[in-house]
Amino acid sequence: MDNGIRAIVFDLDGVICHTDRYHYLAWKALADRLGIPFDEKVNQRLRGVSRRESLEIVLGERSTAYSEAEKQALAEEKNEIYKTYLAAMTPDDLSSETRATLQTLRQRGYLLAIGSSSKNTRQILERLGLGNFFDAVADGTRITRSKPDPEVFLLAASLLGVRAEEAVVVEDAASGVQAAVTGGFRVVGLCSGGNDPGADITIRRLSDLTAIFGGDAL
Ligand code: B16
Ligand code: MG
Repeated sequence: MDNGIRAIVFDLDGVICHTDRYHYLAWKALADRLGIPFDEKVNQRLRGVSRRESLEIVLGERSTAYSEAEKQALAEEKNEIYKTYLAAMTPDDLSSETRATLQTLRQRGYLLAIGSSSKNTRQILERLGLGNFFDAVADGTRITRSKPDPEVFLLAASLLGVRAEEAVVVEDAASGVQAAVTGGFRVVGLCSGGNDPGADITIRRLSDLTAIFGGDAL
């Protein structure tokens, strides 16, 4: 990628860490209790999507059977299960590959940010030992429209003081790639999520970023 790039905005779930597995287990527990079929295929559609919108996908045609207050309670129930997994996370859950990649990119002068739909972002970063690492954190607590809307990435760019054209988004999910493209960002798709049509470049491992972002950024 060319030298006009000054910043890299990382998706969190599925890119920096593997909380996607915890989302799956928590939604599965809720769906099982409600007697609703739920599998990895449905789970793929929840990547990058807000908690409330994820619930609609999980409920499917059963959605109309629940009031708004009941849906709020169900979303909260899922989140409480999810948070029990988060509480067990430690800095060891950040892979050495991810840690080294982030450090290398920082040493090369890139501004680094998070752009996540998750309202649990701050807690996850703290658990991973990344609480003070990023130059900016845009998350689900600070936006009104989640991916595929570009709001979270535009917020990240604004917090960093860069334009969208000066930043690259690293995403694992179709909703996130779409959000980044709509926002005018260039996009690296991490294909472990299997959903990156529209990305400018696809990588298989996060450490591949060090070959893409080779030189001095500034
Ligand atoms: P929460 P990302 C997203 O994170 C997840 O991929 C998605 O599955 C989840 O529903 C969403 O965060 C909201 O998470 O319930 O913790 O607020 O991929 O944008 O980092
Ligand atoms: Mg993701």
